[in-house]
Formats: sequence, C-alpha cells, structure tokens
Amino acid sequence: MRVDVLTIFPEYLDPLGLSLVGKARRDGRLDVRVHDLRAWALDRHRSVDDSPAGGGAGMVMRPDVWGRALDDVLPAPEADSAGPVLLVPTPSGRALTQSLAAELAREPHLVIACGRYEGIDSRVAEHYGATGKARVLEVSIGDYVLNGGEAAALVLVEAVARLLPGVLGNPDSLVQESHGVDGLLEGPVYTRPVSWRGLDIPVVLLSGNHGEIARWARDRAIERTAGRRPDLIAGLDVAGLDRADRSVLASLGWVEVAGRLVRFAVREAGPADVDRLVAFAADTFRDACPPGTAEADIRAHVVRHLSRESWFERVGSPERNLVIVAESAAGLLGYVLAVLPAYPEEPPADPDVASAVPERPAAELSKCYVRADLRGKGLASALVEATHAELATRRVASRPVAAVWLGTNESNRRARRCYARLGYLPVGRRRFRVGSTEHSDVVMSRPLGELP
Ligand code: JA5
Repeated sequence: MRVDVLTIFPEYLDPLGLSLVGKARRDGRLDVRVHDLRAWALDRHRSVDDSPAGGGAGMVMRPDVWGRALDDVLPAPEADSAGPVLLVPTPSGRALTQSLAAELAREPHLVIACGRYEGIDSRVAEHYGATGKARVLEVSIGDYVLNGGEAAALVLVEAVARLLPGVLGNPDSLVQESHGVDGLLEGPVYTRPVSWRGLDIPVVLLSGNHGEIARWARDRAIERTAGRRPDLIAGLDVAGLDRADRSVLASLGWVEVAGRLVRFAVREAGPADVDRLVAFAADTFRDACPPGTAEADIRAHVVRHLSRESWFERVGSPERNLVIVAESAAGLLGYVLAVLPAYPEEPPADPDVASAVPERPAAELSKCYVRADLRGKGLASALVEATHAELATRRVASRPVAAVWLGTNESNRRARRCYARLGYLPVGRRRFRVGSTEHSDVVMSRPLGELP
C-alpha cells in the first residue's frame, strides 16, 4: 500500500518510522511519503493560509496551494483504476470505525491532506471529488477538537497499516480484539504476578478450564460494553447471542424485544403506574391461565383481584405490599407483587403452605408476570432479584423477612426451573380453585439473605 501525507508539519509524522508501521515500511509492505505543503507555496513567505470569506476568527488554507500540491501527488488518471482515496481529517467527517479501516486497508493508495487553522477551503474536497481525480473522504477520528489533521493522520495510518497482510505478527489477535467481529469491547486482561499490591488475578483465569474462562471473559466484555458503550449493546446482532449472554444482559437491564436489544429498568411501582398495571395485569393473567379456563372465571378474577382499587391499595401500602415493575420506553414488560405478613408470626393463609414454610416472617411472592412474548429472556430473574433485594430491607415489626415463598402450577416446568435458578426449593403442595377450575401448585421457598 502507498500512503502520501501532505502537511505543513512533516516532522509530526516521524513516529510512522517506529514500531509495526516502521517495520512494515522497511519490509516494503507499506510505502509512506510525507510531503511539506509549503513546497507548493509560491510567495516568499511560503504562505498557505488566508482570512476566511465572510469574516470570522482564524485563517483558512488556500485552495491554490492545495491544488498544486494534490495535482502533483495524485497519480494521472488511469483507465482501470478508481484512483486513490483522498482522506481529509476533520471533526465533521465520517466516523473512523474498524470497518472503515478494513475498507481502507483494501485500497492500494491513500492520500491524507492534513489541514491546520480553521481547515482547508471547501472547494478543494469538492473539486477532487467532482472531477473524479480522487474519491474524497472527510473522516473524523472522534468527537473532540485537534489543532490540525496530523494526529488524525497518524491514527489513520496505524489503524489501516496493521490490517495489511503480513504487518501483524500474529493475525489471531485481529479477530478477538475490541470492536472485533462480536461487537463488544474487550474485558480486563491480566498477567503475572498472581497477586500484586493486594489485587489478585480472578481465580477462574488460573483454573485451566477453557470453557469457563471463555464464558467469564464474555460476561466481563458484555458488562464493560453495557457500562461504557450502551450504543454498541443496542446495535448487537441478537442472532449471535446465546442463553448465557441474554441472562447477563438481562441482569444489566437489556432484553431482546422484536429482534433488538432494548434498555429496561426495574423499579418499585407507585400510584402513577396504576393504570398501566391494571391493563398489563389483566393481559398477563389471561395469558397465564391454563387453556380451557372459562372466560367468566378470568373476568371474575380480574375484577376481584386486579382492579384499579386493588392496585392503588398495593402500591400505597409498602408495609404489606411490594410492587416491582420492569419497563422499557415501550411500556411495562413485567411485574412482581410480594406480600408481607401483618405481624411476624402470621402464617401463610393456606395451612399446607404454613406447614411447608416454617420460617417467620415469611413473605409471599404472590405474582410474577412477564409479557408473554418476552418469557425466558431473564426478565423474571431481574424482577425477582430486585424483589429479594427490596424485601431484604423491609421489616415486619422490626424483624427481617426470613423466607420468601410462592406457589406455581405443577405443570409449569419453565417457571419451576426459573425459580430453582433463583434459589427456590420445592417444599410442598397446595390446591385451590380459580372459579370452577381446580389447580394444583407446587410450593417453593427460599431463605432471604444468602442462597442456600
Ligand atoms: C481537526 C484544522 O476527529 C477529530 C479531529 C479533529 C480535527 C481533525 S480530526 N482535523 C482537524 C483539522 O483542523 O484539520
């Protein structure tokens, strides 16, 4: 590859003699030529700038000087060549990304025009683009201000040169790196000593278990990307995500909705949420009913237990009820209702549950619903974890909640597995009716505090 750099500060590009880029030049893989723009200035002061048309601060680089320089440096047009790419660093340019760097690495000839002052007269880019003498690309290396294009030219050459065949010693490091194929930032890296200034290398990295190490590294990469570059998470290709990825993402507040990852928040509900809770709870209750449940029974249950009044009562009585919702910009995704006993020794109303759950005070995880199209994506886990965290702060007559229990339909294996992952163990059974339908629930319970 050939690269011509035009600048009024040729020494600024001296670092291109160092390291891998310098080696690539000496090896003949990269031909970098740096030109002093002032060689094309004709007056005795070798002037390259003039005051801006229309007034204003600073100076603008003269098109006549740039025109002579580029006419000399650009090759004569050839029949079967698209001509070089003329890169003009500017904060108003197209963003340099890894994929643009990869595209540029396939070009045989780049010319980089480094501006100074307020930039280069705009007719220069216009002329070389319009005449087909070059494919002009104004390019930004980030959203900040520099005094000129030279530092950006160094960045461009390094980003492109390392992608040229034979430049990088070990091309393996090309595939796993930040902004590599998987669209995530790289996680933390470590080397010896195992313990340094009281900080230890994470033990999993010393385990020799390559599967566990890969999973750990991916979790850290997802965590870091979510924290630092949520835009990259929002742009991830969901087809490339496995179950474990989705679960970590859900714990960080990201869930897939209709093929896109969207941000969701988990928070306690308040009176302002009641209308949405009423509509949402009616929908999710209907979805959760076993097939064949009578319409009249569904309606009766919604009217009795999921009315507007009942939701106002729940969100307004934090000593007895806890309502937690998961919501995205598109609305509610799920909710949890937990119920605290009136006094520490109050047993669960059902005697079978009361004997299966001996801890007191015992809170009930009364409802946990997730939008039907969003099940199995980690939302329930995020809701239940938030519920545990909040219940751990609640007191019943000064006593911390000792256990959380729930009843879930025997046939709902998905729910049982989900609760098992969250630390719930089956402790008994209970029978009850919804209208005329007989239900059999498995009672599951979890001590509050540490996992058993
Ligand atoms: C300033 C005359 O993307 C960051 C950049 C800042 C900056 C660039 S690229 N070029 C210039 C310039 O100033 O040419």
